[in-house]
Amino acid sequence: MTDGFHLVLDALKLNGISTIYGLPGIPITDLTRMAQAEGLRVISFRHEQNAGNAAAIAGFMNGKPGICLTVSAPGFLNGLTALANATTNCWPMILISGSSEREIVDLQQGDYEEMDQLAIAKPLCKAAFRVLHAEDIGVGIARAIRAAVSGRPGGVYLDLPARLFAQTMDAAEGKNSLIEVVDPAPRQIPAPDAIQRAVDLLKNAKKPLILLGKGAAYARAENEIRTLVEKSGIPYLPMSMAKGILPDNHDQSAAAARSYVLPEADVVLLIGARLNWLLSHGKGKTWGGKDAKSWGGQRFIQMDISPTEMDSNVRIDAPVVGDIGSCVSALLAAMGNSWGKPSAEWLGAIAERKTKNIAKMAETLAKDPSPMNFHSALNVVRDIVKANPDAMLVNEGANALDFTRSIVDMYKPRKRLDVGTWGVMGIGMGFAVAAAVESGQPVIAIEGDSAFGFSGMEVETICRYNLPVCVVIFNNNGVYRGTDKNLSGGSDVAPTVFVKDSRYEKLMEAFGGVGVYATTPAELRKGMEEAIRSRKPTLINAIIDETAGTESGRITSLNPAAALKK
Ligand code: OXT
Ligand code: ADP
Ligand code: MG
Repeated sequence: MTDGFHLVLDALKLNGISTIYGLPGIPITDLTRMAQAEGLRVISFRHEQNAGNAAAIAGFMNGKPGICLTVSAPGFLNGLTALANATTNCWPMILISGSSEREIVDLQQGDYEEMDQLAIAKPLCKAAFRVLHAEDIGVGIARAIRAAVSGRPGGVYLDLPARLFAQTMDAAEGKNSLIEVVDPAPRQIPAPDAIQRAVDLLKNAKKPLILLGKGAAYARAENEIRTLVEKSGIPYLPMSMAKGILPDNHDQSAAAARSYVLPEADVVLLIGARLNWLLSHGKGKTWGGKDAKSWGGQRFIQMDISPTEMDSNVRIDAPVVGDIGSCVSALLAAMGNSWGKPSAEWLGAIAERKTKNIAKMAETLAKDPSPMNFHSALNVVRDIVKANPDAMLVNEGANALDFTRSIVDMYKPRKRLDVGTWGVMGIGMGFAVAAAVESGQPVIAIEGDSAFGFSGMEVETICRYNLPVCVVIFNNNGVYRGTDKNLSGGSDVAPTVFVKDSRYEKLMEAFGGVGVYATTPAELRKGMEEAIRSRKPTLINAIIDETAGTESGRITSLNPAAALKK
């Protein structure tokens, strides 16, 4: 005989899933124990949101659904933020939650941790399923896997009521009921006429630009993309998590001329990037429009697996629907050797801006103020990442995020993991744990002091599993900076201000890791080098000038008060 517990685990194993991120309790405690006994790795967290974030980013890194396992109602709800965030970012993950019995939930009779979890999860994920009978576990898990990774990836909820786990059935029949999913994320080949439209636009472009998004990183299409970029000679801009698809020091990167190329380009090829807020919805002043709502005149080609993404904000003249590898390959084949290089005038103007901005940046980075500012600290991080291009970089905060993105070059794809589409704080330690577990590489987590607080207790998890994670807290005593005043003049500090000179490094020491207090770039460098060399869990409390940050980092303009000031 077999039972529900083992059927769940066998179905996951059959589909190549080897790690579960979760937090035990009724009714899934025994499932976590049995999972370990059956050879799965179980990474147990201190809060489900962090386990969920770990599963989500494992999905992004591997192109396979990351699994998060939670208890009913409150545990489920704690995991839900990560599930919604995974869906928003198009990352495959499955939130598996134990739940209470249908009969009691549906009559609202007050079961232990009672909640209609399936109904609550549905609007926040791509698909939601419930399994009531042991013989359906194989189908349930197969459907969850397919829903998570096929087409546009996303989060899936799988509801497993407590009683399911103890159901038994004949072992051979149980084995037969499991499904090994064949080709879970089928390639989607773009239509030839769609490719032809793209070719026609590109051939007539005077100032073409390629925009790479994290969908391109997810699609593992770096070889095809490199060929496209180099063969076409077209300059490109990487979105934050697309950094490293091509090395950031590539000649054709226009990152250092971003605000010049967006309004100037005439044809823009979007590859796995949405025209959402991060790209000012494809219009307005960023794109050379005369005011906030007007079109800048660009013609867009968009490569995306989701047909309904097209025209979401502005007209897409050449929609190319398919998986990015297939789309880019088809475009390359259709262009053959007929690429004319972009005009020397276009490339020259970009090069001029780039050179100027890079020189300006080099000058700023070379300064050594006391106390450290974001630049002098990031100058160290930049060197360390350059010397360790395989290391994973996790990044959250506002100034700590924005300065890191523009200063720290990435050299390999899927190495930069950050706040993504929502700009969400709290991904830090969950991402860091999964980055270490999934890659085996050292992890550097550059954290704003506020950002770190959302998941800080997981330093115990990092120590417990002895993961090679070096957390660097950019400690400027608060959200954005540490100098805000209480406008009432009262004795409470301002809402954005924290305890001054907090000793975050002691949190790591409390669990046996290495704590470092760094007030100079030299101390920061020594701490980071030692962390990477030793692979010991390390937390560096990097003291940053509390006046150095700006409100909301680079997105100050999104604060409603900015409109009042205009
Ligand atoms: O072209 P110009 O001249 O413009 O220059 C650009 C580039 O050309 C240039 N550049 C370079 N120069 C030289 N060399 C190189 N290599 C180079 N590369 C680039 O640099 C500039 C900038 O380039 P960039 O970055 O590419 O361009 P830009 O214009 O910034 O791009 C626009 C965007 C929109 C794409 C970009 O800004 C972006 O990706 N932004 C993401 C922003 C984001 O997501 N922020 C996080 C949210 S902020 C806020 O919401 C926070 N909260 C609230 C909260 C949240 N989020 N979540 C939850 C659950 N609860 C609450 C909180 C609480 S942040 C926050 C905490 C903050 O405090 P912390 O202590 O954690 O952090 P600190 O601020 O450090 O104190
Ligand atoms: P960024 O924030 O980097 O701009 P987005 O998350 O906005 O990126 O966009 C990612 C896009 O990539 C989504 O529209 C998604 O549908 C698409 N996508 C994800 N995986 C693939 C794939 N394998 N092939 C094609 N498009 C993909
Ligand atoms: Mg801060």
